[in-house]
Order: sequence, then structure tokens, then C-alpha cells
Amino acid sequence: MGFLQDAPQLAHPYRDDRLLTALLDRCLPMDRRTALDADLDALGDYAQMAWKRASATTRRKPVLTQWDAWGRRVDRIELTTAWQEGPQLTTHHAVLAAGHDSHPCARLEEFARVYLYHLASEFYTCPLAMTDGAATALKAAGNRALIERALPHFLSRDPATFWLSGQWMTETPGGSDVGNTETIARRDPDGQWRLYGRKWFSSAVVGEAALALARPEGGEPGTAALALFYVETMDGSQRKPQLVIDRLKNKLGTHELPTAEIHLEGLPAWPVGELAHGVRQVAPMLNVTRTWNAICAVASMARAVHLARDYARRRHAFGKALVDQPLHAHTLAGMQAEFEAAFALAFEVAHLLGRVEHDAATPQEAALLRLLTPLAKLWTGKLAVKLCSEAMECFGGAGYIEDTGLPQLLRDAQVYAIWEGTTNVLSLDSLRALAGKAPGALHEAIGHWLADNDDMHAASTIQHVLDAATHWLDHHGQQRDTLEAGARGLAITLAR
Ligand code: MFK
Ligand code: FAD
Repeated sequence: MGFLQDAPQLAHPYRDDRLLTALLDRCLPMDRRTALDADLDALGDYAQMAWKRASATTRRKPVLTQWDAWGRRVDRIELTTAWQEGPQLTTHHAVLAAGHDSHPCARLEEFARVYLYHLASEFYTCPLAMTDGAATALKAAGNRALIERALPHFLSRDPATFWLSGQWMTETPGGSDVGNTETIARRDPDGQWRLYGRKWFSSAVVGEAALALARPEGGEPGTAALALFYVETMDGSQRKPQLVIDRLKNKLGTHELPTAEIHLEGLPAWPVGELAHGVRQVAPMLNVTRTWNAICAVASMARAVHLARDYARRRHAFGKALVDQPLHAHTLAGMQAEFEAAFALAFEVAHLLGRVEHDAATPQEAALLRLLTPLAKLWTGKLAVKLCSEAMECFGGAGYIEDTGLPQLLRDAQVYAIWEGTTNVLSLDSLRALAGKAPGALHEAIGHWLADNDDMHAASTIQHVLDAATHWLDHHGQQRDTLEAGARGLAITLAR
């Protein structure tokens, strides 16, 4: 046998991550920092085990069985190993529940766990994110009955009582524009609401609950007339017959995540709040899942950059290790810098979220959080694809080969920019934030950044655009079109 190349090795994702450990050392009080260590250590161990397991086993996908041998509709989904391990592991280490502890660092501690767990989870983090979002939206709505019913399950630290929640928004005529929703909510004579319609993407179809947008029967067209409903999917161990799984989607990536097309045929439902303005009610969920998306995108970048750096010490070309080739070293340094900036932005959002939720933030910080959430989501979504692609190239031809795990990283990364609001939709959302309820506080906060900016010309251009954006909703015709056409450029400039 001739030359055999050493494979890249994954260092301990927690103990050897100087960025994460430095952030937690800096931000957490000593007692909290010490208490967190065991969970992060264990999640790092799991991530390392999962990486080794993935390289030694054949990848599987979830399998949907719709009918049993006797012709009964069963819609049973067989899950992959990481998904089967998910409930036990995540409740034991409070991956989700920690975010709802009652202190301002709760979200930071939660997202440190998410960051370590995400890649090993095979996108079990997707329904976890939606469950976290559902818990947050129910709290924000203040619906006591639903809070008492669902939160003990969503925030459970015991796998036996843990429930996952879905987020049923997207339909065939509109994923960005949910104002096109066709699902109808109809009320029985006894007062029970039921949903009738088709949801086109349901990523937590194995979950026990969901928040769903629907139009109360007879309602006006458009967004404002939509209501938000809470549904449960199971009758004991059986899926409710009014929830029909049509098929699992055949996707570019996230193969282990069972994303389904479903029909609702009179599924019982309970309004979360008033029977209108459902998008306003689901917004706290969107902002939480977008934060998860940013952290998970950064986790993909961390893995890609880490593997590329490790490989550069093992692979030689033209008489030197790749890491000693000046141009390759420069390429890696650029990747590292972009990753570290994205890490800082995503975790800033996580930290701010916890501070705002526990009244520990200034009004400027609260306004900043509303703007930084879409910016962090859209920026990290794009950057994850770029860095995973660059990392693949750092392995040469080997990076293109399935068993190295690099193709999966790239395919999976592509989803971050699409779901939970595409890049353009989030660029427009950042305009919405700039034109929102607290423009004064927000502009004060941004003013501080701009004052620190060395490039006075860039700062004054940004200031000019920000002033125009503040009046986005007041503009009409050509003026408004021009502002919207520049929204992505503005969002990316601000994020950078
Ligand atoms: C592994 C990583 C974990 C990630 C998990 C991912 C799971 C993936 C599952 C999904 O993809 S779920 C589906 C996600 N779908 C979207 O994100 C929808 C994308 N479309 C948008 O975001 C639109 O901007 C939106 C539907 C929210 C609004 O469009 P409209 O129809 O033009 O409504 P409008 O009038 O702008 O907003 C309605 C209200 O919501 C307004 O408040 P008011 O009623 O008080 O005027 C808005 O201010 C408010 N709003 C909208 N977005 C908000 C918000 N409020 C706070 N934060 C926001 N982000
Ligand atoms: P469209 O809205 O048709 O967008 C098409 C293009 O138009 C995009 O480039 C978009 O940026 C652009 N665009 C749209 N409006 C504007 C505008 N005003 N200005 C400029 N550009 C615009 N949804 C759920 O509800 N629940 C789930 O569990 C779920 N899981 C998913 C899992 C996966 C793997 C994927 C890929 C999607 C999932 N989705 C889910 C759906 C996802 O949220 C939508 O696909 C997404 O929001 C985009 O909606 P759309 O597909 O209708 O695209």
C-alpha cells in the first residue's frame, strides 16, 4: 500500500474551544460558570462521539410508513439514532429548559449548549428551536390555560413528559407571505375550534403540539385576519386521525430531519390570543427560532473551520504542511476571522435576549435586539454556506467525497438562509425594526457604533440611509421601491 492520508481529527468541541470558553468566562458570574461546566463537557463529549460514529456508520434517513399490513392508516415515522437519543440527552442537560430559567444569563447558557449540541443532533435542534419559540410565544401571549397545559411539557427536564412543538406557517401559496394562508379555522356548535387545510412544510411532524396560523372562517383576506392556534397531535400513543401526513420531503440537506407535508382535517385547536393578528402573536417565536438559526449556523462554521485547520497540519503539498504555505495560511486566517465575527454577533443576540427577557437591559439594548436578530440570522445564514464551501475546497478532492462529512456540512448549511425568513425577507424585517416602535432608542444605540467607526464617509452614508429607513413605512411609489431594493445591502453593511 502506498501513501495514506491521515483524516482530520475533531478536538473537544467544548474544552478546546477558546472562543466559547472565553465568552462564558467573561459574561457569567463565577458560580453560574462553574455550575454550567458539567453539561457543556458532556455535550462536547457527545459531539465528539457523534462525529466518530458518523464516520464509521452509513447515514440513514427517517422512514414514513403510512399504512399497516391490514390497511389501517398509521403514519409512523422511524427516526435516526441521534433523533432517538434527543429527548433523553436534551432534557438531561436542559438544552432547551435552561433558556427559561429566571436570570439574565439564561439564554446565554442555553445557547452555549445549543452551539455544542447542534451538529451532533442531526437537526433535532430544529424542533427544539420551535418548541422554545412556542414556549416563548405562549408566555408573551399570557394565555394562562395554555401556559399551564403546555409549558410543563415543553420545558420538561424529564424525557417521559417532554413534548416537541411544531410551527405551522408555510402553505403552498406563501411561506414568506403568510397573508396568503388558506387554512381555515371553524368553530363547532360546542365552541371547539378545528383546523382544515394543508401545511406545506412541517419539520416537527413527530412533535406532540404545534402553533399554527389559520383564518377564522369568513375572515378578511390578508395577514391581519389570521389567528394563531395551539394544537396537539396525539391521542395517547396514536396520532390524531385529523392530522394526515401526506409525505416526507426529499431535500438537498437536513436529511435526518423529517420535514412533512400534512393535511389538517378538523384537528382540534385552541386560540392563543385574540382571533386576529396571529403574525404579531407568533413573532416572539420567530425571533427565538431565528436566534437558534444564527447560533446553529455559527456551529456549522466552527466545525468547517476547525476541520480545515486540523487538516492543514496533516496534509503536505510542495514540500510543506499546508498550514506552512503562506497563501493557504492566509485563506484559513480569513475564514477564522469571519467565523469569529459571526460568533460574536450571534452570541451578542443570545445574551441580549436573556437580558431583555429579565428586564436587565436598557431601552437602547431592547431596540438593538429587535434589529440584531434578523441581521444575525441573515448574515450567519449566508456566511455558513460560504465558509462550508471554502472548507470543502481546503480538503481538495477529498472534501467532495461523502464519507468525509464535508458535503453534508455544505448541504445542511444551505437551509439556514431559507427557512425562518429568507435573506430578503429578513432584510425587509430589519427595515421594519428600524421603522419600529423605538426608533429613538435604536438610533442612539447605532449612533454609538457609528461614532466608533474610523471610516467617517461610510458612517455618514449609513446614517443617511438609516434616517430614510426610519420613514420606510411613510414612503410610497418609487421612493419606497428604492429603499426596499437597497435593504439587503443596508442589512449586510450593518451586520458587518
Ligand atoms: C437548526 C436551527 C433552528 C432553526 C429552526 C428553524 C425551523 C424552520 C421552520 C420554519 O421555517 S417556520 C416558518 C417561518 N416563516 C417565516 O419566518 C415567515 C417569513 N415571513 C416573514 O417573516 C414576514 O415578514 C411576516 C410573515 C412575519 C410578516 O409579513 P406581513 O404579512 O407583511 O405582516 P406585517 O403586517 O409586516 O406584520 C404583522 C405584524 O407582525 C406587525 O405588527 P402589528 O400587527 O403590530 O403591526 C409586525 O410588526 C409584526 N412582526 C412581523 N415580524 C416581526 C414582528 N414583530 C416582531 N418581530 C418580528 N420579527
Ligand atoms: P417564497 O416566499 O416564495 O420566496 C421565494 C423568493 O422570493 C425568496 O428568494 C424570497 O427571499 C423572495 N421574496 C419573497 N418575498 C419578497 C419580498 N417582499 N421582497 C424581496 N424578495 C422576496 N415552514 C413552516 O412553517 N414550518 C416548518 O416546520 C418548516 N420547515 C422547513 C424545513 C425546511 C428544510 C425548509 C427548506 C423549509 C421549511 N419551512 C417550514 C418553510 C420555510 O419557512 C419557507 O420555505 C420560507 O419561509 C420561504 O417561503 P417560500 O418557500 O414560500 O418562498
